Amino acid sequence: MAIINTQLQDNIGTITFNNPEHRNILSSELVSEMLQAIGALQKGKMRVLIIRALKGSKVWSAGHDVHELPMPGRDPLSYNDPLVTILRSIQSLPIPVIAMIEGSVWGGACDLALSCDIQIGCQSSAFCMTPAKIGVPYNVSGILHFMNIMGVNVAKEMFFTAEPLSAERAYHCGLLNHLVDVEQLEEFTYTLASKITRNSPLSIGVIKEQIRLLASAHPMSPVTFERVQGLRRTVYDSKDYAEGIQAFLEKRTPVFSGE
Ligand code: YXS
Repeated sequence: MAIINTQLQDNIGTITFNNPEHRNILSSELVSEMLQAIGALQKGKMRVLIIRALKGSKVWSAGHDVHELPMPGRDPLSYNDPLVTILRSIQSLPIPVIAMIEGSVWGGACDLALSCDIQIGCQSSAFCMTPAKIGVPYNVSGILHFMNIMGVNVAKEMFFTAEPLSAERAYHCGLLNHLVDVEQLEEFTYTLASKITRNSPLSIGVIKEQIRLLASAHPMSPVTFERVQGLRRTVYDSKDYAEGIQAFLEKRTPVFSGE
């Protein structure tokens, strides 16, 4: 059974997560299916892409597949990691991508939702950033992404507490463009997408790329980059990182030693 469903109608593409049993985790299999679907939809004159879960979902996506996180010694969010790959693909897609969010959003799935250009949620759209809960050193582009969208203070709170941000708080902090009643979510999203399809795709594509380039234009000296990589390595080499993964797999609360 396909773990995503794909549809193209009136220049609006839709990718629907269809792995509710495993809470739509962003496994390498799901990411591979998404990348293939995006390529196919682009050939069909798609002007807007909507990414969503099945109607009635309690979880939009539970984030990175923890079973696929590497054991200590390897960067869990390197450039070629499947999650990082799909984030780049969405951010550089020359058309608007709308995250239609019903259900809770966890870890890397928050970055996926925020990598989309517009986020439309409902009462169940909570967002939880989980690196500190699992002992993962989040990556530089991901952290910059959160800082740009919600500001430093809220980003710090999300990363430090690893607690869910409610839909109302998410809307208030700029993680959601719109917060609508769940019964109106689908119609509201597709109406907005339809408006976009009537505008110039060339102008929209260039404006999206200009914003991406400006938002990521943060000069970092080689020494600073190497310092960041060194700091991140102390985390993914740590006992805490191993404990975070082991605790998740054993379905127990992790006990972090700070080593
Ligand atoms: O035990 P079975 O085989 O039935 O599978 C269970 C879960 O193990 C599985 N599952 C996952 N498997 C791998 N990776 C995941 N992230 C993941 N999440 C869930 O799905 C089956 C049903 O899960 P269950 O029974 O817990 O469902 P629930 O409805 O009671 O609870 C739904 C959630 C989402 C609240 C719960 O599954 C949960 O807290 N999942 C973990 C969310 C999370 O911590 N995600 C972050 C992953 S790490 C990541 O994204 C980045 C590396 S980072 O941390 O840096 O942001």
